[in-house]
Amino acid sequence: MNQNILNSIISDKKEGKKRLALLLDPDKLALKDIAKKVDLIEKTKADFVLVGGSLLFTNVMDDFVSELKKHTSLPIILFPGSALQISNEADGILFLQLISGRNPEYLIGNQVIAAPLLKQTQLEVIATGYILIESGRETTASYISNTKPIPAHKPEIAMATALAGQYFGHQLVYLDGGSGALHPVPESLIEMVAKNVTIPVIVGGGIKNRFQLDAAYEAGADVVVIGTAFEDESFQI
Ligand code: 1GP
Repeated sequence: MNQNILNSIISDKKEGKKRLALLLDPDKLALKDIAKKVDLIEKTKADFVLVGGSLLFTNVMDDFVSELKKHTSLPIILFPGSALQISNEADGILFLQLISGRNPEYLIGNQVIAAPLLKQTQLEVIATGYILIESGRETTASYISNTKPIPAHKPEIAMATALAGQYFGHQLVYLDGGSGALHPVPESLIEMVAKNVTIPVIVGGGIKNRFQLDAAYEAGADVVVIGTAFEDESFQI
């Protein structure tokens, strides 16, 4: 299995280069509008496109990703809410383990269902410790996963969780306030995690403007993910 995506994130981290990923939800973007959206993606100077969602109502993953591929050469990475969101058309997948929660289905159950399906694909599988952080209101991710996010004012719990993930062999850690979060992940929390793990740190959820993006980078995020604010076109670089 190639490790191109992960290796590029790791080498950029070493050089202190920050990366931007835009998250597209196939429920919210019609196939016919993808080409137009890709223009914006290129203008935003994104490095990756993530595709997925905690709960999808449409079953168009293959068509969605192949349409994207027609218009962009950026790496397409799946960010799946379940094993139903696997598509061999993409380049890689964040193989998520929801380590902030205590729900066995999201710690190992869904992963067992997904593993043999992933073996039949060419996808770069990236082991990711996925950590939900409380962000001002309940998010779809915490409701659907039936897990409690880590309190935003408890950076030490997030740090211990991320470190446990790293010792388990996770290749990335993703701190997520959840889609449409009221407040982004606090800088103090990002900083404590980033200072204590050696793996790259992804941060997302509720980032609405350049100021919040830069604050996340400054605090130690290696990759920042923007979904909602890019989708509604309120975010401009
Ligand atoms: C959600 O981190 C992503 O899992 C992006 O969140 O939609 O709030 O940007 P937003």
